[in-house]
Amino acid sequence: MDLSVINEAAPAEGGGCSSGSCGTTDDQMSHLSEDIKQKVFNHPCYSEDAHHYFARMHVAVAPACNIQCHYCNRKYDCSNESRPGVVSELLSPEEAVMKTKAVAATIPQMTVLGIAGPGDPLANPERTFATFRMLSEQAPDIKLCVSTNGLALPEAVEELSKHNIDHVTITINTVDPEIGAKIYPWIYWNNRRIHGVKGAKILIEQQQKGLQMLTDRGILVKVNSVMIPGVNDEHLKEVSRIVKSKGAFLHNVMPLIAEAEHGTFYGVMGQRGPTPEELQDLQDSCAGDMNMMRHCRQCRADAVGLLGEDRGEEFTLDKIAEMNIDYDKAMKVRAAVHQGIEEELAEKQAKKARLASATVAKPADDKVYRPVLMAVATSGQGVINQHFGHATEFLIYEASSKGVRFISHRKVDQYCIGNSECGEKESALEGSIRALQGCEVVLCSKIGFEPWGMLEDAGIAPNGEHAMETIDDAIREVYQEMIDNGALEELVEEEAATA
Ligand code: CLF
Ligand code: SF4
Repeated sequence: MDLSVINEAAPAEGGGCSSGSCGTTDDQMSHLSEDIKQKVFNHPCYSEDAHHYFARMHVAVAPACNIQCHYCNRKYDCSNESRPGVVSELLSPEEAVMKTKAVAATIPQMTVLGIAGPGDPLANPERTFATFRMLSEQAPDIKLCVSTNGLALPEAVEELSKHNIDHVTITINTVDPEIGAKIYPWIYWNNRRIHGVKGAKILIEQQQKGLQMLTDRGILVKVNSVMIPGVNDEHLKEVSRIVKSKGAFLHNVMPLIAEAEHGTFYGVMGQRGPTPEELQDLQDSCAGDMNMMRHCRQCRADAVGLLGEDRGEEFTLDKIAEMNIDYDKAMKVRAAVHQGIEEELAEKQAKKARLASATVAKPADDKVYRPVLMAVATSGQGVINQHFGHATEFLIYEASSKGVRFISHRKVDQYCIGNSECGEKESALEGSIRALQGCEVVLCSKIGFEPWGMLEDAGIAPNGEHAMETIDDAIREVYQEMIDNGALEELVEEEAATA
């Protein structure tokens, strides 16, 4: 079987993402209208491909919130898009604009400015809209993005359209008030606190109304849902179906993170989060109806950089004050960098199209082999370019006879930093290897002798032969080698039908 053909040519399943993957891939992009392509091609959250190249930043300008979620402790950032237990430094709108311009001038790949907390951006309309207003005037090449719990959304839609905000995330955990009452103890509505089912019902109605109003105006909506086992896990399939029917572009099912030390209701009550397998199963079952995002990193409300990296420390207010920013000059550099990335992405897409048409002339045989999980160490640009010991996370891909699809990312502790000798912090290395459980191959640019041996002992094949190669191509090649070497069993007919 020639996988270089069949993997690239795999058709979309169930009308969802062509790779069964996350965000919008190159293949999906080709079917979108020009208008939508322009909106997503450089948004790292709305396009899985873009997240290897383009960066986002958040400014923490919105402290207040109008609801209470059982997974949130108000001492910290809004957990609807942030990891719980993280605190961001609050900025004034003016400081936020200054910071955004400093980041834009330093990281030309930064294309999107999001407001995602620390509370709910639309519960702080003056601060949120003042920031957007100044930025659309002073940095018009930056896309504006906002994330909300949805309670104040319908009343804000008009204002959002005025500021050219093309991307809105609504966190929708349920469409059933009974389930809602188990997630939201209260909402603050018309100057009153409303508890239980009654409050949840209002929140759900506002979310659904706001979603419809946004999609009617052509604004792209991503829906975030927090997966809470035993509370809304099964129900989220219904949520996915409904939000898609109302025109949501993307569904991001995120795992509940509940730790007692965060002081949240769920944390203290011992509510567990989903296992990676449970999360993947739910994402897969929603994927028939919806484009699923799987590359979310649950960023901080002041995150800066590529998804998965945090360069916030480089842009504290005192450091920004010392910078000499010529934004007009920076705009030119940004335009050139964006042009280069666009060309690279277009080339990638053209290559896929060429391989797809090759399938017609050269049909693959009908053998189907079992899928394999592979972990990749990368610091961006869609290539294998990171030392195993420097990786703080690995991207997990599944290679199968259907193609290469992104599954998730797994965070690990760094065990090899600076000049410290590899293997020095052995328990952290063991932790990394544990995090790669289920993977059969790890692809990285380099790897030390000791981790090499430990990975092999754990049944994971280290591979440093594809340094600086495109991730998809390298995975495809390694999978093909596994087939050629007889390392993979051929699936029998019934298994192949469901693989
Ligand atoms: Fe920020 Fe959110 Fe806009 Fe992205 S994040 S406001 S849509 S620019 Fe992205 Fe971060 Fe996940 Fe959010 S990875 S937490 S989905
Ligand atoms: Fe916390 Fe965000 Fe929920 Fe408000 S909407 S309670 S800030 S998680």
